[in-house]
Amino acid sequence: MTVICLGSKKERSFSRKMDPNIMKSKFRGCLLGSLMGDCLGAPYEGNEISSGDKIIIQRYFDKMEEPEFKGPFKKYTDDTAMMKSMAKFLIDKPEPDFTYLAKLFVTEYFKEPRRGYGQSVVAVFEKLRNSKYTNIYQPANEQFDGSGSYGNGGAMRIAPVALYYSSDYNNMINVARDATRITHSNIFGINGALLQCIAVQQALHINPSSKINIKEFCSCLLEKIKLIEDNSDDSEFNMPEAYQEKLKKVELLLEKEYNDDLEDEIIYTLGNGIGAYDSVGTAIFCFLKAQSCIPKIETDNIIRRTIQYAVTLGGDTDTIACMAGAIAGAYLGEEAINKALLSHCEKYDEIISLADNLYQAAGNT
Ligand code: F2R
Ligand code: MG
Ligand code: MG
Repeated sequence: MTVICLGSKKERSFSRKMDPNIMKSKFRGCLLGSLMGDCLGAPYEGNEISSGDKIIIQRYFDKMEEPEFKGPFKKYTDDTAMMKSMAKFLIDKPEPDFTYLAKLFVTEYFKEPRRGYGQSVVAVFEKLRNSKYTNIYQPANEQFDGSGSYGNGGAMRIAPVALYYSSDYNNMINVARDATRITHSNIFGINGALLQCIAVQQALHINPSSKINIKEFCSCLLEKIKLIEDNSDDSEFNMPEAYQEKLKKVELLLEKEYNDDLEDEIIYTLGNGIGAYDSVGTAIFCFLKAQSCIPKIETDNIIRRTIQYAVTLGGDTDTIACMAGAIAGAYLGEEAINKALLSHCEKYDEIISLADNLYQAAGNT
């Protein structure tokens, strides 16, 4: 596969000369953004959000920003549990060992099964364990009468792959695909994970001090996902350009002026569900939309705005906020993370160490 779009000349030259401290900060920002989206979005997962709820969500974020506010940790869910396994797999094994990754997923699940895992993916973990990992892709292939899961479980955990292979596009795609296939064999689940991975990788290479070029970000994503979809076998679903069409809708919605019905249109058009097709485009949209002010989201912090906005769209809030937070953190880095909000997220210090270990494992000093 050939990479044909690497951003503007200016961005390419920034990326080549990037100060290692900025890159390290971006690794931390990405994994912390992912954790924050998961922890802060989880209490609203599955909810439909009314305009009254949006006010409550604004207060919920404001309150947690108050330095004197004390409360129990917001617990992370399966999104972070699986993201941690992805990072560990990359740190521990310089040559990707997907059986090792499957074992990490399974061990983590049986250690803490009450992290809100997808209902069906649990059957994959059980089969993997019972079969002693003889064929790590077979259990996922058997899901849903052979059509495989189209859930967003592959996408929600993919960020570490984008960081580790940030300057090795072809390996990034191959490893992201093979890591996703352990639980998700449906083309929507796989290509959704690839789209999320590419979005994080693109964000990583943008100068955090410069304003993001939204048109260029979208056209680069579109070019890359087109190549992937052109080479995908989706004969069963006959939607060969599904994610390309989704990205075009993202671009159109970003151009629309705010009105009271816009959010319904966003949810209807992009989705806010548990399927990758109904959530990955939405996360990318939230990230891009939050680059400027959003009515009724009162904060100057772009990462908070991204996550809070994703939560107000309702539905799969932990996962959409986690994916959007990962992209935003990869762009802006740790400095842009609101420390007061972060301090309420379970095990945030462990995620910082994980990001640093991943940074080193990726050959950085
Ligand atoms: N499971 C949840 N949320 C449920 C509520 C949790 C609650 N808050 C609690 O604490 O208990 N969230 C997590 O699941 C999503 C990721 O799911 P994943 O890993 O993709 O799992 P799975 O089981 O493979 O797919 C999810 C569901 O999608 C539907 N589905 C998938 N493929 C299908 C197919 N081919 N045909 C029909 N349906 C299909 C099924 O309903 C699956 O159960 C994240 O939101 C994460 O946060
Ligand atoms: Mg979850
Ligand atoms: Mg979820």
